[in-house]
Amino acid sequence: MWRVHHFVEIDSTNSWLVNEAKNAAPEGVVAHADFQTAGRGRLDRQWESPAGTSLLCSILLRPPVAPGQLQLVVAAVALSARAALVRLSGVRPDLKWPNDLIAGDAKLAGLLAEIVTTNEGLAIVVGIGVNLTSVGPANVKSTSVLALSGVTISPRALLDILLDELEHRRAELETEDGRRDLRAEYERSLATLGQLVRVERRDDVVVGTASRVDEVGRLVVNVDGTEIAFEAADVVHVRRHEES
Ligand code: BT5
Repeated sequence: MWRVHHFVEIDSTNSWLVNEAKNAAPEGVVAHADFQTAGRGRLDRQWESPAGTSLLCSILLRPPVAPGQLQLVVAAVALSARAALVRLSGVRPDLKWPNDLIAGDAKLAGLLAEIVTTNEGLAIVVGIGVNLTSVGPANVKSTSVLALSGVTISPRALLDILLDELEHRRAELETEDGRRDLRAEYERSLATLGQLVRVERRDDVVVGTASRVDEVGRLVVNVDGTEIAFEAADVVHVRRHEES
């Protein structure tokens, strides 16, 4: 089901694949790069990684889900990456809402999902960057598979196992029962739930206990007895709140 295009260097695998999706590329097209000159994070942030030291890829999916279920599609890719890392290195990262793989407080991987409306229907491009032998910029608390386990995984080996893992999770997106199972796996893997968190939006900061993720992927936080649901698109940062 997958067709991988490899690039030695590209601006951003997400940008390339979004463009392909607009030009009617079918589900299963994958962009894989050794190096990105303009790797993107959420909210115009940058993703930085030296050549050949991380998995940098984007996957085009056309699942039968409503735009509100985007978070579940991101979860399918994040969970597949996590399962692939377990198989190849023994490292078992947690998921952090909305789009990270973490070990403790350190970021191991980030995901960026973009929705493209096309004549062929809704396309979703999910990009992921996973630090394998290098960490992120100095001002960020980040880690790598090598630092965590001493194991060196090649980017292509991780991509192949990730895509293998994604096959059954993609199938789960087809049915109500499958989506329920996927949601359950997502909730079990989310370190964010149960934590006291600080949710930073553009104009305010809210502190409360993350209690669940709702049907449309919003993080529900209990703030002094009131539940507030946060959209991933509105959230600048979610941080663990240190009680003092
Ligand atoms: C993300 O955004 O975490 C999504 C990153 C997605 C990157 C992949 S690589 C393949 C595909 N093509 C692309 O162009 N993008 C995707 P966000 O949550 O906004 O986090 C971005 C922040 O993470 C930055 O502002 C830095 O603080 C930090 N960061 C940058 N590079 C990092 C790295 N290698 N490791 C850990 N943190 C990093």
